[in-house]
Amino acid sequence: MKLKKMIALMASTVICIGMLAGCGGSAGGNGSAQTSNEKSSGKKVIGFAQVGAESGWRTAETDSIKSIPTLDSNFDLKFSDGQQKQENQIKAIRSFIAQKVDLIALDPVVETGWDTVLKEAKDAKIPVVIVDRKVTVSDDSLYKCFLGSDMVAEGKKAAQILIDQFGKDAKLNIAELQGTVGSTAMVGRQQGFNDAIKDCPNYKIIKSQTGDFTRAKGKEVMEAFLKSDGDKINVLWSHNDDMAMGAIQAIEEYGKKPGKDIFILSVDGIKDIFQAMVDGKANATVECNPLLGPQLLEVAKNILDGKEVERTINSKESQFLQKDAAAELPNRKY
Ligand code: GZL
Repeated sequence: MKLKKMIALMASTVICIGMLAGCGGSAGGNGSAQTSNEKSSGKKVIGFAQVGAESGWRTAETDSIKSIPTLDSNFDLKFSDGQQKQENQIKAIRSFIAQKVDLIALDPVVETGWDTVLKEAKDAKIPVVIVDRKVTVSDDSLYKCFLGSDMVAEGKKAAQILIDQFGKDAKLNIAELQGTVGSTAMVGRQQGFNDAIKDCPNYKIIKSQTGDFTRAKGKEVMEAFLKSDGDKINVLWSHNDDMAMGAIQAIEEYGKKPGKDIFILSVDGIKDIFQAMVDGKANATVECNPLLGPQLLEVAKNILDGKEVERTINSKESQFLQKDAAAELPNRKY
């Protein structure tokens, strides 16, 4: 009997030691083993503070940046979803600083309010790359570079599609679905569009309100637009495809034909808007490239190797009309 107990005791001791070793050898249990393992493995760690998950475009950007460790096994990625709140993104950056990541990537929900936390990153000697949307800061040395789209150009391209389609003298009553107020995408697209229609005296923006880049809010706001001016609106100018998709639903429920009674113009180039164009329910989209992972990896490598990087790296983008949609849809990656 004694011998049996002895063998059982020895076996359980061996199992315990094995389990501990599997957790990196630290009994701390506070995750420090994970971080020290990453550090001891010599991998470079990028902390990415993302805006949220509000649109198809956003999800595609997240997937692309999350693919960085697959593209290069010398890199790991820590990810934080800000749920469209600046305070969450600031908390995430502070957490990345505490974890001593090698580089921070920030996609800022709005342009202002970043000086303090980016100064903390600078003091901790952690380089910062701004992706997709821009920041307005008092000290340009607070980040190394900006990687993303020219949103003002996107707004100009959208207006030019109307001018090409209808001519400068057409009488257009435009309903505008704005993106998140204060975001570069909203500020830039609105500025670019408004500048470009200055020579079109009868292009009138008769309704304009934010739909916060989401389908649900885009539908809700378009319902209100139609209730007050449904008989006048003949163009929808939406700052992203997701709000346009919500608006298309609202227009159909109102009893009008989107893509025919109301010209549907938006930005991003997600698959759903291409399908809507194939179905005749949307008319044009200006591409905004979310697939920033490979470029961010390249920039991070150069920065961590002490190489100089360009201050602004713009994505290459196109635009598509309803007549292009069927041929382009199979090529869409997001
Ligand atoms: C644009 C990006 C915008 C997209 C929206 O670069 O910031 O935010 O156009 C997304 O779909 O919500």
